[in-house]
Amino acid sequence: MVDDILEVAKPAAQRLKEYNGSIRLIGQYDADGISATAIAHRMLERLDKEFEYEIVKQLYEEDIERIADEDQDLLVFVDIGSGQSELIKEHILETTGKKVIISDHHEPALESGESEGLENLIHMNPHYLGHDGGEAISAAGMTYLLSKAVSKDNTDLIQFALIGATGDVQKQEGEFIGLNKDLAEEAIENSYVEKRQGLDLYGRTTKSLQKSLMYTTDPHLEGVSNNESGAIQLVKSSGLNIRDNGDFRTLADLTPEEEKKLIHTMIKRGFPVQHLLNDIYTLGNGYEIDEFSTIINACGRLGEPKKGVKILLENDLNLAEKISRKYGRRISSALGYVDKNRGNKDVIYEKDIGVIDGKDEISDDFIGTVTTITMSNGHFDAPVVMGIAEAEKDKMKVSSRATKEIVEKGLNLGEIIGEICEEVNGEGGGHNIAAGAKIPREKKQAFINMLDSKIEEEMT
Ligand SMILES: [Mn+2]
Repeated sequence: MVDDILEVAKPAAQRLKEYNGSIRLIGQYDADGISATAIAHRMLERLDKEFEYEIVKQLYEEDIERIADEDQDLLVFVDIGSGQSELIKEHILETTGKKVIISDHHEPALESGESEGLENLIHMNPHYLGHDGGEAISAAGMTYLLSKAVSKDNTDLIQFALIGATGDVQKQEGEFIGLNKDLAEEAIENSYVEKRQGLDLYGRTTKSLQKSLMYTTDPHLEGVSNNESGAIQLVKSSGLNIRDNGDFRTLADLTPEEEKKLIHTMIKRGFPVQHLLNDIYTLGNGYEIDEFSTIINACGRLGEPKKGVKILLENDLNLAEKISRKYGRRISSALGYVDKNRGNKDVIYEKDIGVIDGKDEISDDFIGTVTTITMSNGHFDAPVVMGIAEAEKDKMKVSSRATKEIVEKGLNLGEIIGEICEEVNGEGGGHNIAAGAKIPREKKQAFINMLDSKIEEEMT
């Protein structure tokens, strides 16, 4: 139940309402952080507060020192701050008279008891209440509940809470769980989102039907995957029109009956359709939630996170499409680098794992996507692929993916990456099938070697 979060949101709501000075809002740059920022932004607007906001990729000690020197006396951190709460305590709470509200879901650095001793801090975090911040609720969800504690007028912001949770990959097999499930039910009940079963294909609302089908490679659809004319054939043989008024139709354009026809044809062809059926959440603006969340996330990756806030607050769909195209071009050019260097053993090589060295050509914001796509399009034979790219502050960003087959045999990539990080003085971890890390630049080769030999061990 979300009631315990609403309860701890009350003092934060009270503080916001009573405070008359200017406020600084600080959010994190991914889809969840941008969504949480948009919620807080609208909430403060509606309270008629004076505020400024910024969106950061990371919150380093020097950022906290800088924020401590800013004019505002009330700081609101969303989707960031829990992990840095020790530093916030040291540089802000113990040394300035500023008040701080943190609305986050990351593992808190401060034990709850330590937070209690700091009267200027209100720290909202699901971990303190026994909820798993990894999958039960996102920062957008936490901030939504804060906005709801401020005023019932803010209940329209619930869509953003679900966009944030989706961006943080909190849905499990297409379904919201934990506190997110309560939020999803509330959103459906109040008609802010619609939910139905359907084909969960990439590009449901933005790509032509044949493209959505041909891009489906997991599971492999014989004669359709990577085969546009085969995909068109499948649509036609289902008795569906490929165009409507001259424009290609998307999966979202089909009526439920038409979608059933398509599913039926796919079943007749022997395709494992059950793996493609999922709950589809459609937002009020017509976008499928995963797709929209990807666009909001893309704003951060492209270094334009405030555009994500604008898209959400103004429902600026033109801007959303513009960002989507720009992001697509950036991904294509990063994939072009992989293609161009096929055969350049200095950049792309394969031992027990496949390695993509992004050098200074793939940014750390794109290496994860490139690794995922390279893994799924069969570029490597290896059971694990890792990409590595330069990040800020003499760090390297590592992104790694494992095949389903090796995970089913018991491999846990997140654990392995976590172990290696301890040895190379890095930070990282993740899930059994996907994990990431930040490591010191000089440990690059050591990291690759260690991952390679650990995977070799697993394979034998
Ligand atoms: Mn988050």
